[in-house]
Amino acid sequence: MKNIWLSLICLLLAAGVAGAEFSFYLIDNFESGRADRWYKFGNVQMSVTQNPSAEGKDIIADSCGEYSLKLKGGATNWYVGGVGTDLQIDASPFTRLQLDVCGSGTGGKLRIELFDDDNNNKILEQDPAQDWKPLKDDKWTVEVPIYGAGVTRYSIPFTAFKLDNPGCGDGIWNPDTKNGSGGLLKMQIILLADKQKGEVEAGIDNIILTY
Ligand SMILES: [Ca+2]
Ligand SMILES: [Ca+2]
Ligand SMILES: [Ca+2]
Repeated sequence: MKNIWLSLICLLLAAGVAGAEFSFYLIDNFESGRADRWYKFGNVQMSVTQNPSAEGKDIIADSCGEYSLKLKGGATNWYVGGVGTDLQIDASPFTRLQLDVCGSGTGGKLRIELFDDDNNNKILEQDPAQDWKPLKDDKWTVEVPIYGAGVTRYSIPFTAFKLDNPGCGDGIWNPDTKNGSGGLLKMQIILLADKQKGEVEAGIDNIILTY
């Protein structure tokens, strides 16, 4: 009898797991303690750092877990540099990008860039002579401010992203994997200063695609 109950419970558990739908796609929460899926460029320093323990009842700070990604560097002409990660996923079920930004006293902005594959070859063809502009695929950008100390949760609808390279891809946000497309090919986060020269610093965490 005991075995029958056990089997029944296992069956119910399996059905529950199979029936569960994922409501988000986790790009990274850095809880591995590593940033090895991220590349960096420009004058940015990138490190995975231990979060300060959340004081009081800050739910967002609490949800950042133990680690986040710290980005810092000095700007030349407002620009510091950035980090990026290859994704190659079907992002069409989702409607927004969410991320937590841990502020600093430096001010500045983050420019977030998304690239969708339009010539269906799973490759981002870029021109190094034109600031790495994608030649066949769409590049979409949005900017968010870096506030002072504390965590800000940004939930950015894809409709808020602006096309950065008109005439190169098809100009439509279509990050699906139909016809061999690589879908959402990659994401980059760029640090920008609010003055021509100066230090910029921010923490990043809980980067997800969601509804
Ligand atoms: Ca984290
Ligand atoms: Ca392509
Ligand atoms: Ca497109």
